Amino acid sequence: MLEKPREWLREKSIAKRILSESNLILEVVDGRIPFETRNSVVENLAKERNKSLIVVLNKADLVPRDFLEKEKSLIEREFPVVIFSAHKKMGIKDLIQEIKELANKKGIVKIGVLGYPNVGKSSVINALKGKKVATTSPKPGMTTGEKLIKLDENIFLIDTPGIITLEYQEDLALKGSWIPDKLQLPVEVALKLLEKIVQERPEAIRETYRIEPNVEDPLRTLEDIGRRLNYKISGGEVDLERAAKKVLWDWIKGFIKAYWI
Ligand SMILES: Nc1nc2c(ncn2[C@@H]2O[C@H](COP(=O)(O)OP(=O)(O)OP(=O)(O)O)[C@@H](O)[C@H]2O)c(=O)[nH]1
Ligand SMILES: [Mg+2]
Repeated sequence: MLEKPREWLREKSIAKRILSESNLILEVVDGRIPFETRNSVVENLAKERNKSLIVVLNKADLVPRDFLEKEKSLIEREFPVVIFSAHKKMGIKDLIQEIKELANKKGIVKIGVLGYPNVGKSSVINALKGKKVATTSPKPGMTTGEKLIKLDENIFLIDTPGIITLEYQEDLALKGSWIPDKLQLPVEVALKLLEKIVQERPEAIRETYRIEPNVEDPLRTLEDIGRRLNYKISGGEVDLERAAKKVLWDWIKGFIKAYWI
């Protein structure tokens, strides 16, 4: 089901407003799927308005270092990049240094923290601040309003709700940016995700569910996962919908160790 255009316009207007209020933008992306979670609306607006933007490759704890270095070198052609893990407190010094280099040092510096829902915007702010000042949750859409957080005497961060563009719920769910329980067709989305994971890193399926992924048929893989988890409906058949939601939640929560460019 397509996002309502009116909703999209509202999101775009949030991005525009934050951009005009800020001297610098932190675009937080999910380091597992950086190119899918880079937000073209945010990046294009920043370019149009000549605002400095730093790409924060968050969730670096979920991906190998060589993969991070590769994605960093690709994105660096356009924007400065910092490898970061809010969970492991990795990259904090580098990010503060980048901020200080790029921010207009005269007076107050306001930094807009933007990105898709659930990429870890609020967690990045908490890591920079060194304590929990912004609410976080595995549930996409946690942050609803904007919140100004003081980092030091001159630097302020603005936590924001996730910025989405005109996209299908299904595509947002693959990015971890849509609540699986709110999907109309969770099985279809889980099949798409499994297909991608099996193509990119099949061992992630073995590691998470202890089953052999079926390279030809994601439905067989989903059935085997459901069977392994003992998700049954009356008559003994596999409860595919429940299995699909479980897979999507496991993906959101970082339990499935897959990643791709
Ligand atoms: N593994 C891992 N998980 C992270 C990291 N940063 C955030 N998360 C998790 O990702 C989920 C979303 O984090 P939030 O900080 O709430 O993300 P957000 O972008 O503010 O989300 P919204 O407010 O919903 O747009 C939570 O379950 C976090 O624990 C990280 O560095 N590593
Ligand atoms: Mg948030």
